Amino acid sequence: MYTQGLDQKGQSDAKGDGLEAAADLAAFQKRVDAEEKIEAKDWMPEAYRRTLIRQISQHAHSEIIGMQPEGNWLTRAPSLKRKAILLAKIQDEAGHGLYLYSAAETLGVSRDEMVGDLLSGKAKYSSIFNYPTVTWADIGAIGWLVDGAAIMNQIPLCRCSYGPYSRAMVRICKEESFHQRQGYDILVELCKGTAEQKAMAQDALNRWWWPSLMMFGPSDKDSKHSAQSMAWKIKRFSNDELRQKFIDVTVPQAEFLGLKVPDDECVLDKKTGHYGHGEIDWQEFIEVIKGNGPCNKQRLAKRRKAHDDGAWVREAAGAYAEKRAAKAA
Ligand code: FAQ
Repeated sequence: MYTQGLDQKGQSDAKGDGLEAAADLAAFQKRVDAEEKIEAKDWMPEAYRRTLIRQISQHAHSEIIGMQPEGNWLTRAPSLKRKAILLAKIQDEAGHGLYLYSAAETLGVSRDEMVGDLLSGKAKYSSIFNYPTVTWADIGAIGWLVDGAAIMNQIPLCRCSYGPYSRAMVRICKEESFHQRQGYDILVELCKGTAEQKAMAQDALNRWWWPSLMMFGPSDKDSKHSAQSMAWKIKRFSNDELRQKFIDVTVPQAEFLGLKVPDDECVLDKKTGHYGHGEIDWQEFIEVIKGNGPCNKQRLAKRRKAHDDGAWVREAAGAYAEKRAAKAA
């Protein structure tokens, strides 16, 4: 990948065209291999910087768009307690988005640029948030499955080689585990309730199971970034490894609820200790990330409106900052 640059020390690689010095690249890889954290002001390959901006900004956008499916139930939560818990969770997601945008900004990209890419439809965010929340049980399923999958993917990110991202992930993961527990608790209550409530829980599991498995990304053979991201210790496990860990942890939790995952091939192999799974519908995944999922258009339209409606807040904050700076000067 970088062989063109063997004798071009000091040359920048702003276009990612491979003109970085082999010695710098080797020294960088040595630091990564030694588990040293890379910090914002350290030298890093341009492709490493761009990979992180891509992943961290997509992650931030996911947290922000991810507030919408749950926000849909805030006014209809079944009790004051459930409403307060859901509100706190959604506010946590906003906070996660902000830490992540801040972590990405340390790599030299501006918040405006990242938000602009989200609003124009150029940037990706997690496929999972393009599915609708049609019943209260979906709020339980999001906490249990979506936050559960997010934790499985994000705990290893606490050990990511890039310091600011890894540190942001520590707090995020603590909050995600509270989110997962609250979702499971909603389903425990529904599954102990009437036959109708239990059927609602099963229906939510049926609809969220496969999209949750898709959150981990394409299969390893189709994942274009995994090999390099793992060599740089941005990712610690492959997409398929994390998906398998999630299935192994989650199926017994479904059994405890008295629910069944919607996959007849999801059976424990006693020899390997792993559950099998049927073929994931990758065509559906591709359509959703191309913008053709059930709610893509609605999610972006709502985000654009919220951004426009919030213009006065940004203007007021800017004017206040200017006033303070003038006073200080
Ligand atoms: N959706 O080569 P790979 C949450 C894209 S946060 C959409 O395998 P990579 C909290 C990928 O970007 C959930 N796009 O890529 C919450 C790439 O496209 P590009 C978000 C996807 O980066 C809970 C292409 O496919 N979490 O849930 C998806 O090595 C409840 C090729 O894929 C994170 O972002 C997908 N599912 O691995 C909030 C965690 N999968 O960029 C509210 C950090 C793949 O070349 C309520 N991110 N793509 O155009 C990661 O760990 C990685 O980026 C992966 C993808 C694992 C998502």
